[in-house]
Amino acid sequence: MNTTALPPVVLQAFGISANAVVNPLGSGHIHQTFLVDANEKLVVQRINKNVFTKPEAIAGNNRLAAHYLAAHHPAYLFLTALCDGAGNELIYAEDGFPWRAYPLIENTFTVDFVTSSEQAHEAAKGFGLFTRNLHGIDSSGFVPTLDRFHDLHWRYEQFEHALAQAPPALTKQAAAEISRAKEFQFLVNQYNELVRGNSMMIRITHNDTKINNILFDKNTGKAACVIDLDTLMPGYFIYDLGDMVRTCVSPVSEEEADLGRIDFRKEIYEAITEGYLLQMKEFMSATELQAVPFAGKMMTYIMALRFLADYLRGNTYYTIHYPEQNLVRARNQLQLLTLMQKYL
Ligand code: GN1
Ligand code: MG
Repeated sequence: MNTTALPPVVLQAFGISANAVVNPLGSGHIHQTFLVDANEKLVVQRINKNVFTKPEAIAGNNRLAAHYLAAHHPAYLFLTALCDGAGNELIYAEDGFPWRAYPLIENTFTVDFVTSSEQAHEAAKGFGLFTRNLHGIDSSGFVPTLDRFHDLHWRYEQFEHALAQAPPALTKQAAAEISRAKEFQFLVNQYNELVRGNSMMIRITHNDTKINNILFDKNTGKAACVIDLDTLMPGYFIYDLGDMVRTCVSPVSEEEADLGRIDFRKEIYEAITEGYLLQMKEFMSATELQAVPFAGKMMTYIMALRFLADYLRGNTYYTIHYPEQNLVRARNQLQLLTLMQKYL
């Protein structure tokens, strides 16, 4: 790929020369991400404004976190977007889509599948340290970048709504998954009880803590930096711990269609909770500590509901590469949830 993949205003804003080499990067479902090899290496991203309708809120939240971390934890590596000459982080292309650029953090790698307990422990320590270092920040200035993003109660309502509106051919195709999803509705009640109690602290959480959102140091294998900060906003710790559990405990990803390959790896689960609690335990209430086993179930359920709702709505949200992909993802997550329910 060459620089024609990027709008001219973006090239100009970040001083990218016309002969730079551009390659697609990563496996995210939402944005388009490119690695640009120019004088220095940059990660350039087109923000999906149909999903993130408030890109300025993302930039604002990230600035608040960056200032707090620079003042309180100056040695902590926090990824910050580059600015153009006028101090703008977001560069709007002619079609109205905002773009941004980050410096590439060299000598790091990402992993899509956890292969050892050590790796899971490291990742959990990395995400735990992130929330730990943000402990004490005034969350009132943060704006939700996606409203009610991890509100399980609301997601269940959205699933019901999608179900009520779906064409009969789709509800027939997804009948087994719909009925399994309904069987887990008791988790919504557990969630409501937990958050209603006021003993769960509103923190600044990452909200997308899958394993490939952490950069590992190539030399040490240690967690070096947390990436994908679009959903940095007020939330509960269960969102972050839960998504780590969801994405790490199984040896296969949410894309796996063969249910027999999905597994609950107990040693990985223990490594995650241990790594996270190592950083966070001292800041957690008794209610929060009791909620630890609920975290993974809650987040796996939320993803099952979201994938299934998207399938029923005709795949308007997640990128798909084949028609049944969201149904396969939902089935996968329901299987993982069934295993979690047995172990946790
Ligand atoms: C989406 O695009 P990506 O991979 O960063 C989604 C997450 C899901 C994830 C599932 C904004 O994240 O909530 O956990 O897909 N992000 C948004 O793969 O909806
Ligand atoms: Mg993301």
